[in-house]
Amino acid sequence: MGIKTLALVFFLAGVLCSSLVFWIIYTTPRSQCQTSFFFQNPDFIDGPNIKWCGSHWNFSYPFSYNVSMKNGLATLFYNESSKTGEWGGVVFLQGKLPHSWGSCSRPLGGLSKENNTELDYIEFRRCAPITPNKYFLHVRVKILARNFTYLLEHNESVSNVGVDLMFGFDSANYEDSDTNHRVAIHADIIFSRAYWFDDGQIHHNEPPEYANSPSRYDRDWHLTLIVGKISDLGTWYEFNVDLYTIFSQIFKLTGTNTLRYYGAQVYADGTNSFTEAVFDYVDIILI
Ligand SMILES: [Ca+2]
Repeated sequence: MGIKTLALVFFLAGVLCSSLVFWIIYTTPRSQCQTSFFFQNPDFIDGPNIKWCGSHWNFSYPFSYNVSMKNGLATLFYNESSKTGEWGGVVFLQGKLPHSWGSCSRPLGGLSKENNTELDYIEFRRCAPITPNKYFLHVRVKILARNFTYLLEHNESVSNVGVDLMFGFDSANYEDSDTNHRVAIHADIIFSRAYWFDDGQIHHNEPPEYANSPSRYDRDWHLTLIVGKISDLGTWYEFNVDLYTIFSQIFKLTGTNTLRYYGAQVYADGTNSFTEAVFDYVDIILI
């Protein structure tokens, strides 16, 4: 074999190899390499205050609440009865709140439920979307009690039960303690939103409903993503929420390009109302 033939063989082999590498890189679905977030103690077996920390927030008085975790159940109760139209809520937190407001445990990140580790955050990019019908928020919840405490004229009394997924975005500094700065996205995935007007009749929002609902308490994004409806008290409801839809809505409503998942709050909140909700699990399914 002459030098020229040998050179040609090497040249063709080189072309073939680079084409193969190019083909592999550009035909492999990017979502296969997407790190997913998972929850620690999704069944609420250990606790409270080990992997999920119970707390409350309120901008009104009087306000009472109770959080408990036992026998694999997380129970959240609040009573907001200030007659001022201000809000309050009760939460189980896992991960980090924005504005350096505190943290509890850390999120898990990895390629599967069996292969993951504790991370500060898990990143998602608009240009590499996750696959539909693959990655789900899996929740079982019941509402034991809820009603209005006071009917404000020309105003709603409201009761929400949901899971708030918290994200940093783009170049914003999630730790920034200045609430005049927009540094976070709260994606409130709501399994039930009930409200009352002057006549005291209960109404329920019908899913799906996706909106940006600015808060009067900070400048961060607050998205209302209503995915369910719970009309019967004392009955278990199970939800499988496709996170592909959730991420699509977050990117669409906020116009951001990069999301960093920092943590979640399992919560009940409202104004001029009380609610008692029990969560059996808040889990992730990755198919
Ligand atoms: Ca459980």
